[in-house]
Amino acid sequence: MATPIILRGYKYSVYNRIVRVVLHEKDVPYETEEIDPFQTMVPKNYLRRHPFGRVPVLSHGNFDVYETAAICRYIEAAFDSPCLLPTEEKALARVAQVVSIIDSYGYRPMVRQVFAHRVFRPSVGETSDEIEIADGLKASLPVLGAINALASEGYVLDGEAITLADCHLAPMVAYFVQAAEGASALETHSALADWWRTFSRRPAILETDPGLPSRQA
Ligand SMILES: N[C@@H](CCC(=O)N[C@@H](CS)C(=O)NCC(=O)O)C(=O)O
Repeated sequence: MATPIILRGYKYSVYNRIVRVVLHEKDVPYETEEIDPFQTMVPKNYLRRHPFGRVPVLSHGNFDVYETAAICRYIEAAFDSPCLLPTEEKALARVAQVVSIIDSYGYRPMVRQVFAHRVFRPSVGETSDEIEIADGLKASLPVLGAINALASEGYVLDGEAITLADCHLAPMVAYFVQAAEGASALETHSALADWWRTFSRRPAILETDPGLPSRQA
């Protein structure tokens, strides 16, 4: 019997979805355990697996790994084809670069500011802050520009050879474009917009769409 895989995370987390996209692309079966890292008390037994209380954690039998980029590299190494990492050194560097750019400079403005304030918060009846949206949009533009330049160059994000870069970027873009401002900003970056038109149709994206929470009574 195969060693069970449990993805411990929060349904609406982009990081949780990145891992799900990789598992779907590699056709690896897994179970999920729902952990909401934004609740006041993250369960103590979860903090033993993730000392920083973020999501997700991947458990493969007794082996726990946290930090999404590390989780994805683990899945890539532990399971066979399709291979989601190029072997050619320049392409491999570009994959690592896209992942790092999106983690370091993209997540906060694109997801926590633009998407959260324009889309998620209203969907749960929470107030939004227009300044957060404007600041987030401004900070998102250089990120889109940098990734668009890498997509134009041709080593990654070509819509054909799927890599961990596609899987890491897609959940962020999927949230960002739900805000009208995000969708318009993406359209001004043609290589990235072309990539998203193709990649967003993949089963791994369609099957992992968390939707939005229904508004609390
Ligand atoms: N560096 C972490 C980031 C994970 C992360 O920030 N996850 C968010 C959800 S998308 C979280 O747990 N946030 C809880 C918080 O900020 O307290 C990773 O790569 O896994």
